[in-house]
Amino acid sequence: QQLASRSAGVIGAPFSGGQPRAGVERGPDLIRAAGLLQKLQEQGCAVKDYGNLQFEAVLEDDPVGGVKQVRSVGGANRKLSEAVQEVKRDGHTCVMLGGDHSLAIGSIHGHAAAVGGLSVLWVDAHADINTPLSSWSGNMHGQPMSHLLHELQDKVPVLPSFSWIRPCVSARDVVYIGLRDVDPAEHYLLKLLGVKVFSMTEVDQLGVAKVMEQTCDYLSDKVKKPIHLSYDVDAIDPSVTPATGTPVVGGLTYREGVYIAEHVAQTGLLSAVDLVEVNPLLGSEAEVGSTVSTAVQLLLACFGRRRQGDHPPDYRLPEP
Ligand code: EXY
Ligand code: MN
Ligand code: MN
Ligand code: MN
Repeated sequence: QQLASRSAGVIGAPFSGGQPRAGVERGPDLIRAAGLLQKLQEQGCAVKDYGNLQFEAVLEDDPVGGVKQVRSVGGANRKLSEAVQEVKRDGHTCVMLGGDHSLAIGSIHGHAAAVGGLSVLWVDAHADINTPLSSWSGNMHGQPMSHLLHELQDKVPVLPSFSWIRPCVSARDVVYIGLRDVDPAEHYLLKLLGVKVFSMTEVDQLGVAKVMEQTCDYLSDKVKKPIHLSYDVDAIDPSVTPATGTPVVGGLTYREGVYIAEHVAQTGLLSAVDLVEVNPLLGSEAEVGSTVSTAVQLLLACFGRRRQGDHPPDYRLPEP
């Protein structure tokens, strides 16, 4: 895959309404301040910055059957979906900087609206597939997949500000990597739908190289669909990415996390990527720094950065 043929369209989504901890809305600015856009350009990737979305505050947003901030989440995702559609129509690989993981609703919806059928690679400690009715926490960042999957629509009530959403992903087109904190209802749904899952147990058993080989074989079995990579920074072990709202011990190493992104880049099918759940208000300066720089490295790997190094085709060695 030619690096230079890639271009990134970057959207910041400073939104935290899918979960209760303040700070995750600062993710996009921190990831930008760590130099993501410049570093992408330095590695030969064209970049268009679409800026940060501005989300209107919803004043009356009472819980709906225990689910919190439903209208805020619905409205923010509607706006995000439209922004992602613009980025895709402009011909870029879309980069959505979160914000919490409820934003995958709008990101994946917009991506599918623009390009049609997708494969979804969900890298996360969590399955984020609770329905509004099965969720024990009421947090929408634990639910995005249930709103997107065709197969679950008879299990998901229509929520206020959610009527615009059309399910757009089939369970057979989804692969999970990194799971280690799955609710009973989520486990039931994953089994019911026969979703392909590489939990941390399979990562331990097979190693990350086999996991990625099997992931790509599985996803490109029939037709090669554009890939939507939804990367939750809590997939990585909290020793590396502690500044996140729902850390879970026993995660992917930095190297495994980067390998996943490198491998996806090499398929040439990466069409959109979410990087979510970086919360700079959780943890020390060093912990935030480690989390943010890991997020940046994951995204650089998505756009072809190789650890072996690289050089432009026209590189000339200085002559004495
Ligand atoms: N399964 C739990 C819930 O539904 O509340 C935890 C979800 C955490 C979601 C994080 C972002 O990936
Ligand atoms: Mn445009
Ligand atoms: Mn998540
Ligand atoms: Mn997670």
